[in-house]
Amino acid sequence: MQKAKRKQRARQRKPAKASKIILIITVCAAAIAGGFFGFYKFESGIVYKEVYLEAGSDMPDVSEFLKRDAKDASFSKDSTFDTQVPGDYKLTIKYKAPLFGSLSLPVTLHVTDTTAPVVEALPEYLFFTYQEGKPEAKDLLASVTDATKWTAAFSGSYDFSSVGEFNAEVTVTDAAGNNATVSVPCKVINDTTAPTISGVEPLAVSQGDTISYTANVTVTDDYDKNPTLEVDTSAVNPDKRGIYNITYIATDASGNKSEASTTIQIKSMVIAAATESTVNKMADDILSEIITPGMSQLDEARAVFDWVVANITYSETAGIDDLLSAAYKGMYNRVGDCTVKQKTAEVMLNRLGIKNMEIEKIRDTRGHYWLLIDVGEGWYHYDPNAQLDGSLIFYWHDEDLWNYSNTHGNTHNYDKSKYPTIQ
Ligand SMILES: [Ca+2]
Ligand SMILES: [Ca+2]
Repeated sequence: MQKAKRKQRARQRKPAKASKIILIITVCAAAIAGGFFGFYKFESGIVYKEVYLEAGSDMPDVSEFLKRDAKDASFSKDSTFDTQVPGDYKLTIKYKAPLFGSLSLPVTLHVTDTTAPVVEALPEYLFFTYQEGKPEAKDLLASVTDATKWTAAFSGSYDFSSVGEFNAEVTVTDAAGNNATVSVPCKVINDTTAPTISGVEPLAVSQGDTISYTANVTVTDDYDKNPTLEVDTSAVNPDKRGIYNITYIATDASGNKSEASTTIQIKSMVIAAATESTVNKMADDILSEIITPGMSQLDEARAVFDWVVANITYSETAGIDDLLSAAYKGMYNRVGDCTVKQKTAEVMLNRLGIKNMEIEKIRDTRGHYWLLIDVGEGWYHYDPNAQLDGSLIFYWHDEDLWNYSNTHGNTHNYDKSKYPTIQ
C-alpha cells in the first residue's frame, strides 16, 4: 500500500518538473529575444541603414552614416565605393560599442545620378573629304559636363562623304541614362587650294652666324590653320662661300602643296688684319725655322704638315672660308678647325711652290676639308689634322684613304668625279 502511494506521488511530481523546464526555456527565449531586440534597437540607433548621394558629390565621411557621435566608427577595409559611378554599395561600419564590444554594422550607400549632362556644341564643324570615314560624335562637341561617365552618339545617320551642309544631332548620355541632345551645323569641304607662302626673300649670312630660314616667312591657308612649312636646304654648304638655292614647300592638311624659291648667300668671316703681305710674312717666318737647305719638296711638305699638326689646337669653331683669314687664324691664334689647318698649310705650301688643291668630303651632318699635293709624282692625300685615332694622313695613296674612311665612319668619302686621279 505504501509502495503504491509513493508511485502515485512520483507520478504526480512529473508534470511539475516539466513545467519548470518550459518556464525556464520561455524565460531564456524571452531574454534572448529581448537581447536581440535590444541589440537591434541599439544597432539601428547608431547607423542609417540607407544613405543616398548624388554622383559627383564629395566622398562621404563615415559620420554621415551615424545617428550619434561615435568617435571610433570607421569603414571596414573592404568597404569601397566610387562617387562617380552610380550604384548600390554595400558597406560595413566598424564600431566599438560600450556593451556589445566590436560591431560590424552593414549599411548601403546609394550613389544616384539624376542630373542630365550639360553639353556645348561646336558653333560649326568642318569635315574634309580627305578625312576618310566620318567623325566621332564627340568631335562635334566643345564641352560636356557631367559627374559620371558619358557617351556621345549621333541621333541620326549623316553623310560626311560628300560635299554639303547639314545639321547633325548628337545625344550625350550619362551613366544613369540621363541625356541631352544638341544640334551642330556641319560642312563637308573639298579643299583644293594650296597654302600661300609669303615673305620669301634672298638671304645672306656670314659663316658662323645662325641661319634662320623661316624668320620672315609666313604660310596661310584657306582652311588649314597650321599648314606645314619645310625648307629644302640640301644645296647649301655653310662652310663654303657661295650663293645657294633654297626652296620652301608648304602643305595643307588636304595635301595641297605650294613652293617658293630663293637664294642664300654664305659669306666668309674675314679678319681685317689678314692682308696678303701680313699672312705671307707670318708664313715665311715659320718656314724659315722649319725648312732647311737640301730638303726635297716632299720633305718640305712634311715639315709644313708636322708644324700644323703640332702647333694649331683643334677647336670646333665657326667655318672660315677666306684663305688669308683662315691662315692668319692658324698662325696667329694657333687654334681652329680642319679648314683653318688646311688653309694654313695651303698658304705655306704655296710659299714653297708646292702644287696643292683643296678636297672635301661629301657633306653629311658635317663637312671635312683637306688637301691633295703633287711634288712631281702625281696627286696624294695630305690632311694636316691628327685623326681621332691618332692617324696622320700624310702622302697617302687613294686606296689607303678609302680603306681608312670606310672603316672609320666615312671620314673622307669624297666625290671622285670632282677631282683628278689620285695615286
Ligand atoms: Ca549626370
Ligand atoms: Ca587649302
